[in-house]
Amino acid sequence: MTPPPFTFAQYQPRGLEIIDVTLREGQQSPLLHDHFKYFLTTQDKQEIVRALILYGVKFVEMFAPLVSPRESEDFAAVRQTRDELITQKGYTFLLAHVRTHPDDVESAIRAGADGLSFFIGTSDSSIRHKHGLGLGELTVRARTLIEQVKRDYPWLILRFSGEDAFRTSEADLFRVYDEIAPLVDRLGTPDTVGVATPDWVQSRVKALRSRYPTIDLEGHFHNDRGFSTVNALAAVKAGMRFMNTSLLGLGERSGITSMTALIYNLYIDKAYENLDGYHLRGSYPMNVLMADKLKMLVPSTEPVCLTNRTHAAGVHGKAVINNTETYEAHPLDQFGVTESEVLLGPLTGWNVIHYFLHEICGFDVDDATAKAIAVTYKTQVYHLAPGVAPSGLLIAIAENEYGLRAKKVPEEFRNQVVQRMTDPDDEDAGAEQVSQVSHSGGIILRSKR
Ligand code: HCA
Ligand code: CU
Repeated sequence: MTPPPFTFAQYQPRGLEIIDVTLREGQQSPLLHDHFKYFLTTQDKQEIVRALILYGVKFVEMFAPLVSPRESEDFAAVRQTRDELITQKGYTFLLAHVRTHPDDVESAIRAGADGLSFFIGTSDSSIRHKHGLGLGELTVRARTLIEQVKRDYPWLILRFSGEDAFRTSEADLFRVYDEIAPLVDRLGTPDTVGVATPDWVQSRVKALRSRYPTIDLEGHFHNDRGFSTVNALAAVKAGMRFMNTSLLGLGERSGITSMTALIYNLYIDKAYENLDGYHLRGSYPMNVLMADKLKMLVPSTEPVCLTNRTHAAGVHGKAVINNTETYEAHPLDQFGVTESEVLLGPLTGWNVIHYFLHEICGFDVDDATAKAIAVTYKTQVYHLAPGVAPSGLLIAIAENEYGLRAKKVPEEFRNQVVQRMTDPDDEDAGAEQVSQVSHSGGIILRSKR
């Protein structure tokens, strides 16, 4: 085995290094076991890794190749994708998730892994119900194997995690890590069952930082309490440099920290020193890519999603049409969600109806007529025939009951109403907006910057 063309020793880590675990932890998501409806193909995995590399991710974790012949083939395929992008994006490290077992290690090294991410349970329940080795025994076993690997393959990136670290007492964790720390590049501290809180994370990071000041720390936070994002955020702010994330937060049970959720929140909190080299505008496209692989929409629980720019209530719609800032506080534009949508539905008020009929459909409609149409609309919208959108109903009411006719708009300008939403004399404002009809018949507001 010869060393790869580029090794970790030659790499200068950034403020935050995302270790993407979509293809390892993410594949453990219950969603991927729905009768194989969501099975990731080799090509899917290559596309995901390609997108991650273009986004700026430098570390990708996969299963140890011995998990299955398929995983072994996919490791090679992903490695090829990585190689193809070296000229354009620099080197990306492929890490294999390995038990402290020589067979796992051997398969990973043979597959050309750049690093090994060791894990073994250190909590009482792991010891009692998983492997049955006491702390002393498991430490000797891990140390012996890691020493040997380090001697034979000195270029490998070595990481060690006490699985279930947050249900392992600090004293027990130190007992194991004191022995392993001199041998590895990083110590992981996974919250395997999602019990941690942000305060607890901060104090854990601080304790590990002061005991092992020269070793990098790696976080991995499960979402059982819904804390996977805040815990990761707390850890990064406390000085943890390496963080495991996945796309859409996919992982065992309810998953782990979502990559774009973490990066978005660091940006909102102005932790810019952690965002070096990440292509923020690619965030929403990354989420869409992953959702597409799962044949679903980007879930509304993802902070970087279109739902966070979608408005239903009449009062909200009216305000958002004037200025999106009224109900949108965060810079989603810069994370690739470049449109707002005002839905037409049972809650739509006359202001939005006026806007829709006037600006989008080109009807010459005054306020009083829009108010009257709104009254008619509200009685009929609850009885919509299947396949008829609220927009269709509005147009029908306007034409049939109020005799309105749309102005003829030349083809090239149709659906392209350009509006200055702010004072044209105000140089700074400059928020020009394009309105269009969306597929669902709602109003799309797209800023033209
Ligand atoms: C697993 C457990 C793990 C490992 C994390 C790590 C966890 O699924 O094997 O290796 O740091 O949550 O503890 O994902
Ligand atoms: Cu995990």
